[in-house]
Amino acid sequence: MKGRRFAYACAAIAFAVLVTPAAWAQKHDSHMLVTTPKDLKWVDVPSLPPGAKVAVIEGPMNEAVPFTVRIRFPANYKIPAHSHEGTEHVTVLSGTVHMGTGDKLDTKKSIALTPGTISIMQPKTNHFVWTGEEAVAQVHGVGPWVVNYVNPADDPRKKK
Ligand SMILES: [Cu+2]
Repeated sequence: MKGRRFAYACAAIAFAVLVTPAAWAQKHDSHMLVTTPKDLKWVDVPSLPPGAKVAVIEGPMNEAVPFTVRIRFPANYKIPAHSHEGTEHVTVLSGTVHMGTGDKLDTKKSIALTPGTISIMQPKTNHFVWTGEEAVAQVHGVGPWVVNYVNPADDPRKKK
């Protein structure tokens, strides 16, 4: 019993050592995680066309845990038709994000999401995104998060 408890303690310490550099940028106790805009670390998003940046607030997205991220889209940006295995919740924070459902990106078949608007996209629903101006959206859901492009040739991970 003691051995097992020790093993748990070691695992906890190893975990803490692995995850703390990012986690300590945020303020937290065991029940509350507070992230201010200056805590956000913006990085490239391999699964999206070049130009978008993501900041992970809660995650990681590739594990079976709840995640919350911010995504910054540049002006005149397009994400071709794709779907996800889970429910996608998109809350627009700034700018306008245009979203539509369908197998092909069609700027005439989208809805303009302005700041404060939230879109909830059901799993395996083909949809697309485009912007005219720079925009920031917060996306939350439950991982592991995957992006499945309708046309595999649109997948930026396959273009490298
Ligand atoms: Cu999506």
